[in-house]
Amino acid sequence: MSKLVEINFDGIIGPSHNYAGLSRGNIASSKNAGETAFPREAALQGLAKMRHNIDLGLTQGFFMPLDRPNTDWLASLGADIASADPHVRAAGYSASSMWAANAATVSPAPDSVDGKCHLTVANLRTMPHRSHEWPGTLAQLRLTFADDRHFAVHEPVPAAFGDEGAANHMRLCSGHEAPGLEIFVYGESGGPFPARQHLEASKAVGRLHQLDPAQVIYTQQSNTAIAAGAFHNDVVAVANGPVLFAHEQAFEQPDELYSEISEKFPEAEIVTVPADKVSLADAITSYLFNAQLVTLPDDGGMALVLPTEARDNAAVWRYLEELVAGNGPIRKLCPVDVRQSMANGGGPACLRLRVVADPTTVDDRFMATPDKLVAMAAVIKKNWPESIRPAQLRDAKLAEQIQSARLALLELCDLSELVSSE
Ligand code: SUG
Repeated sequence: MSKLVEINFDGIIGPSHNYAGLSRGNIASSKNAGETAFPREAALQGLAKMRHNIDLGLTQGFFMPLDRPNTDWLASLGADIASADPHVRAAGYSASSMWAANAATVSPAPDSVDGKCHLTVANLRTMPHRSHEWPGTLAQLRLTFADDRHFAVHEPVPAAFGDEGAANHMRLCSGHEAPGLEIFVYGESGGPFPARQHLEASKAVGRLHQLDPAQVIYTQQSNTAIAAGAFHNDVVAVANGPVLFAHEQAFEQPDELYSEISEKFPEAEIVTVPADKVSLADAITSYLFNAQLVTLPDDGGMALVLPTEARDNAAVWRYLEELVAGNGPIRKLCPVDVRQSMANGGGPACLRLRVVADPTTVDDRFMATPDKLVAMAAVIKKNWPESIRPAQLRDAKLAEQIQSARLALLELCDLSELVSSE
């Protein structure tokens, strides 16, 4: 008898983590361009978040960093790390696969006609540094979810249409074994910034995943939100179980969306945050919506695992304290320190891909335990560079250190198949 649970797969923060300001429309990435990054500290922060969530009673998995610098990708541009233009070189080095919410879109088995959990790897075609993630990610998904009695792993939708994965997808359900309502959020215009998720890509994923059209909604992200720096929907909204928690300005047509939700899923509980309590600007700098909204196994209540930046913002914290003191479904606030990732625009929710599955059907090498996390921390402390400045990326020795650091982690986790899979 299969038992479906939510497994959060966190992207391990890779040894090439750096601040090159590559993501236009991502305010933190632009603001921190050129700063010194601390890959070792970053990866340890990520592991600590995983441990924190295991301690909450949640089921945790992880994905390995990809092979960086991606010399094949640079070679396909006729370049190498010495000759490439600085922004292209930095794109080749990017550790951006840490943000596993962009790895794929996931539809759990109860939603699909064939009864399998479907995953479509995201093409991430809008940002050059992310556009070359998918082959490495696909190799990893194929390994993690190799059991084709339970999973169907799809290639990316064609690059004609931008797809950024689960960051623009939400699911409302009454329980993991029940069919859910899948909500795909696409962008049309972000003023000066690109709308990264295209409606055509979302619709393609819905069809590939064999979803019941009556249980799917395609809705537009608000242009204002994108222009204010919400480059993905998960910067302004998050869903869990029957609860949708969203900023008032998250969607272009919120009233239409909320009535469609109530019609298709009457149990939905929609919690909106008014702009006069938390401005869009505060929501984006504090990343309060980029929280993991989780159901706690002990009492069934919900908690927000959010970045410490949300606690540091007085207006945001005041609002959140009122929220949990009220009678709503969200009962607990759990701040976690992921500042190194946050400085590139990635909060707790960006760092994880949610997969509803029976853990016994997943390749165990990708499942986290406290002991495994301790062993990984030791490898990271020993091998990850302590600091990286973008100007150092030309240094061949740094490239070698980054490559061998990753190999040490693959060896620890017995994942030699991934050595040259990208
Ligand atoms: O795509 N940052 C990522 C952050 C992704 C966050 N993910 C979610 N919201 N789910 C991005 O913009 C910064 C890279 C740099 O500037 O070096 C970066 O890619």
